[in-house]
Amino acid sequence: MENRAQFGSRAGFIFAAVGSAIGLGNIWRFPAVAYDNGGGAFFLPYLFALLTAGIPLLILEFAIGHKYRGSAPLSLTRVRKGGEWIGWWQIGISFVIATYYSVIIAWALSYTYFSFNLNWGSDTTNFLIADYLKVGDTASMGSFVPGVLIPLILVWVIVLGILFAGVKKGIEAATKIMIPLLVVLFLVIVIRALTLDGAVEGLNQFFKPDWSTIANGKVWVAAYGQIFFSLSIGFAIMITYSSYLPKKSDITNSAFITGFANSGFELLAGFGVFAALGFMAAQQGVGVNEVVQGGVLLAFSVFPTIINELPGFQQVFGVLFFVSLTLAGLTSLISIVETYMAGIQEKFNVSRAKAVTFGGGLTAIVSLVFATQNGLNLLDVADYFINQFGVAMAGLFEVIFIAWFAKQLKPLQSHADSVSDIRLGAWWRISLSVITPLVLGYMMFDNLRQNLVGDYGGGDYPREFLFKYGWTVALGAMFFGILMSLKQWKGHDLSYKS
Ligand code: LEU
Repeated sequence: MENRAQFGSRAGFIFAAVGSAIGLGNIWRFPAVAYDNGGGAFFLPYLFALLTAGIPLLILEFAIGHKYRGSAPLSLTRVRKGGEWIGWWQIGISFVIATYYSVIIAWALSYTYFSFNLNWGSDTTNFLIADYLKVGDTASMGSFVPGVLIPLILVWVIVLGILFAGVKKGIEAATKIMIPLLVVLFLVIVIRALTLDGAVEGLNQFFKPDWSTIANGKVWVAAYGQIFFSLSIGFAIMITYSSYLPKKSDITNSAFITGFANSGFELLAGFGVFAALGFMAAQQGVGVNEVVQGGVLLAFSVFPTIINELPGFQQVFGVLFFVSLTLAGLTSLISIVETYMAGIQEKFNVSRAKAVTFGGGLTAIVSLVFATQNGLNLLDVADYFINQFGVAMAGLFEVIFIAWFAKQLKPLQSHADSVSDIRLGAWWRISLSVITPLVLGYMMFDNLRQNLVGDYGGGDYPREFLFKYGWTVALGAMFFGILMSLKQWKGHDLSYKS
């Protein structure tokens, strides 16, 4: 029997899993994705993806980790020989995400500091691009930007410190404090936003359904992409976390709690963001559609503008918002990096301390490229490609491997049922073996075709740049997976023992 680290309780595990799921994706990605893809109408593909792919896959990953008790590559090897490379591929994806996700948290830390004096002034976009990030052109890296570099180092000290402390004393202890704190802070912001002038108009815009988009494949890709990224499924995280569950812990119920907590928070963020946008539009006397932005600009340009226009307590709400982003990001980053802390320890038979030093250290070093003047462009491209050709795609391979090749859905269902209150029915197996592979498979194929026909960014980025930092990065993760699986395990028992 291997001496495996464990969470202290099931509640500790749920905090960690929810902490992973709730992240930057919920606050800055979801509201804009929903709005861009049909507003109220987006909830149909979103709910479909959540119920037929998101929660079923979460249950599947919890069951795999809990049963096979290993990192993603070790667990998938134990499911059936030949699965290992998918686990390493997923870890490769996590590595890429960690390198830039950490940088966004660093920005949030800087902006927490800026909030005290509202340093961003009235032209918040110019402040972000020119003064803070000092964005250059794509031709060269330019130099390091100290304003990003310093908080980035701080982010890594915190995250690696927590990982160093271990599963129970580090991950569990930290998320148990950070997640409740995040929920409280965020609720304060949302309540304030909902009571601002113009809030109702913002919400109307958000929920107004545009059904004309519903038949468009892109909307469905967006829904699946959002669910996978937001629930942290398909890239090794949930398998790793559930491998630390105490033996007799409920799986299915935990997956429902995690899934609904994540979507609940996402919806809350949608309310908060659109109420605030409605307020901003009313202040400026323009339509909500003219102020809505996604991603980087939403959090770091539009929100500072909203904060400027608040009738009072601007600094307080600035700090609350950026601390929320920081907390949400940190608990997710911890889970991303833990995937390869587990993998490295097992594959090379080294201690956690060594894995954190070398694996974590390497990520921290690579993340520095995003602290250069070219950081914003690199981040945009890397994020797009790893999401389009990594996240959901690795999830698809995982499902096909388990359901079709290893034929392990029934045994995994019995495993989940043996420890859970809720019994899984045929819907679970049908979702995973038929619906998800068909819908997701078609979408991936069509998405690949569209990306080959037209370049991402519609000409904003030179082809060579997209090739180097987009395609190579996404395919590199897959190649890394294959390469790692060729290496022998050092002193680990690859067989499954119940
Ligand atoms: N689920 C996280 C989020 O929504 C991201 C993931 C990469 C850990 O931000």
